[in-house]
Formats: sequence, structure tokens, C-alpha cells
Amino acid sequence: MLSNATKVSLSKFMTKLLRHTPEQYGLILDPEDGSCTLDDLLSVLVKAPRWSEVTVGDIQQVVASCEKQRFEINGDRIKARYGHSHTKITYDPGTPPSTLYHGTHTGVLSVILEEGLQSMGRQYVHLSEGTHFASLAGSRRGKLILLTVDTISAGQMGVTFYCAGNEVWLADPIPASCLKVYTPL
Ligand code: HQG
Repeated sequence: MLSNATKVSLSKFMTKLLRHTPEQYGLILDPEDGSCTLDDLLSVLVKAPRWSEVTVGDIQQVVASCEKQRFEINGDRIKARYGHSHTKITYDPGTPPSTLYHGTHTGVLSVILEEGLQSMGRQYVHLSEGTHFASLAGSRRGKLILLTVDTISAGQMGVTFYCAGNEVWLADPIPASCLKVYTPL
């Protein structure tokens, strides 16, 4: 069994490879779904001195133990489920619940309420069906603020939503008029 600290480090490296800079490591991802074979990922990982002994079993442990379910293994292929900056992964458009959540922080609240949610460095805006995932996202950079997204109004304004699985929804930029600060009762 890998230690928790090792799993976190390996997960961060896998994230880099599967979401952000695969080409820097010579990894080719499928342009549609961003996947590659477990063997291809392994052969890139083991070139890094720290991970020269890593196995497919270790990768499977990282995937299975991740609370956020960042990665998905399907047969002999693996992909990051969300979060990409590199490739614009194709997702099927879907109809989300009427309210979704976005977690952010106090430092950017006023600009978001003025100009709406932008995808910033990623390919899509990240939203969730529940507050837990949004809270994890928003707590990373400062004091957490949760926003609700009125997906019906957004849809009427031309925003498309895509289900990334495990309660995570991705979207085009969201106009400010569809956002409200969420204060739990
Ligand atoms: C903010 C992580 C200024 C937005 C997380 C966020 C998530 C604006 C930051 C996933 C803005 C972008 C995605 C605007 C949005 N002006 N700031 N108009 N619109 N922002 O990391 O959603 O652990 O690219 O609120 O937990 O925070 O990596 O997106 O603060 O699940 O698996 O700009 O990535 O998951 O930050 O996070 P990000 P995100 P992992």
C-alpha cells in the first residue's frame, strides 16, 4: 500500500500529465476524451526518477482512493474526469438540476458578481450538484464563498452544461445575473 503522502504526490503528477502538460512528457491523449492507455501513462511515469518503481496497481490505488474521483479507469484506459487546461475534452451536453454550486473565495467575489463566472485557466467553469465538492474547490485559495447557479436562466441565455460524473458539472461562462451568494440556513 502506498502512504497517503505518496498517493498525493503521485496524484499531482498524474494530474499534470492527464490535465495540463502531457506533451511536455511525450504523452499523447485522445483528443476527444483526453484518455490514454494505462501502459502509456505508466511508461511516462517511470521515466521520472521518483516514480521509476511505480506500477499499474499504484495508479489504480490513487484512482480508487481519491475522494474527488479526479480520474476514471475504463478497461485499459485512464483519463482525468474534469479540470483540463490542455485539451478541450468533449462531453455530452446535459440538463443539470435547477441549482448548481460553485465554490470560490472572498478575494474574487466582487469581480465574479460583476462579470460572471469565467473558466479562467481551465477549459470549462466547474460546478457541482452539492456543496461539498464546491466547498473543497473554494477553500483552496482563501475564505470560502459558495455561489448558486440558476441553471434554467443560464440555459435560456445560451449556456451549455456538461455532466462530468460524480456530481460535477462543467459549463460555458455563466452570466452574473444567474449567480447568487449562497448562505446555508
Ligand atoms: C475564479 C480542483 C476572477 C473561480 C477544484 C476560481 C475543482 C474568477 C478560480 C476544480 C472569475 C479558477 C476546478 C472571474 C471564476 N474573475 N476569478 N470572472 N470566474 N473565477 O482552479 O473551479 O483538486 O481554475 O471562482 O477543487 O476553483 O484539482 O477552478 O476560484 O474541483 O481535482 O477563478 O479543480 O480540483 O480556479 O477548480 P480553478 P476551480 P482538483
